[in-house]
Amino acid sequence: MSNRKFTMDDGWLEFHPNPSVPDFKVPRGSVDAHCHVFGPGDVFPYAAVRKYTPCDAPKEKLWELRDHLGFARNVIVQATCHGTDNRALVDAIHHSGGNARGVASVKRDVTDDELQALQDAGVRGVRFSFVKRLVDTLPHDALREVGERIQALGWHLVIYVEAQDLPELYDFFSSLPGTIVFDHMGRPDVSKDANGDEFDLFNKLLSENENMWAKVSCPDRLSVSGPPDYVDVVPFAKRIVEAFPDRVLWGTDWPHPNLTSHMPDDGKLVDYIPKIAATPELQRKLLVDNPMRLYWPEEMC
Ligand code: 0GY
Repeated sequence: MSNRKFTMDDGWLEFHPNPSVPDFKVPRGSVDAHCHVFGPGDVFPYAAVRKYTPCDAPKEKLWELRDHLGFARNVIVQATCHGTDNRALVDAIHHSGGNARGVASVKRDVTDDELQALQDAGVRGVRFSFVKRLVDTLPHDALREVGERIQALGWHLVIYVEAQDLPELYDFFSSLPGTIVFDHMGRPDVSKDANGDEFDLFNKLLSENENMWAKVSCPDRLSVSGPPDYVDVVPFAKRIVEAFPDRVLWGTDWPHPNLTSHMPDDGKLVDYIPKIAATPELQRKLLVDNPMRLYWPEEMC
């Protein structure tokens, strides 16, 4: 891999400075189940080897956005630019007043004590990326080993993969233990048919494996037609929400790392939710019941 460190000069965009107030009022207790904190880099340095440098996105800004959009809680997900150094994530959860939980990245040789410390800090899952532009080696072995070890903690796996790579990974993913959440619906190519072969395979994976969930997030990353409506992504997300209403999550993806095309208005992203989850019941499952079951099960009756 290139050790080149990208900088803001390479075109990575700052998060939206002034997101609109959404027209859609999210249900009380809603969870933004995919977002990040980055740095600040002088306190929590970025990984020495990384594929991009994000803009600093500190926890205070995330809480501001949460309140502005009407959400109650956050699930903070470790991104590759922080490698397996989860300190920024843990610090944010620690200062969230109990309103954040996390998904960490760990090394294959992570110790039991380190896993327990992450558990105590509020981590409930571990993330592995199979997106080839973000990693140098695909983490099959680490994923299987760590995936087996985290079962004792009641954690789940989060997998980031692109649709074009699913055929060769299908059997491997199906063989993994425990709950597995796929980021961004397995990144479909939305210029194809939402009922075509490629997306059928992702649907088949979830149909055949009741332990598998999907985040119906990131229309901004997937769309060709673009903002503010991301119309080309809607049929994909709607299909998943309606087929698997009890196994879907939604998140802003703030501060939208590694995006070079446009920076979404987070208020407009919230207005996208009723297009993919058309009824109050689907919205409540997507935004409240499902993430609470996964991240705050002790609060569910
Ligand atoms: C995301 C998307 C991206 C980056 C990462 O871990 C990461 O670096 O997640 C991306 O470049 O698609 O999930 O927010």
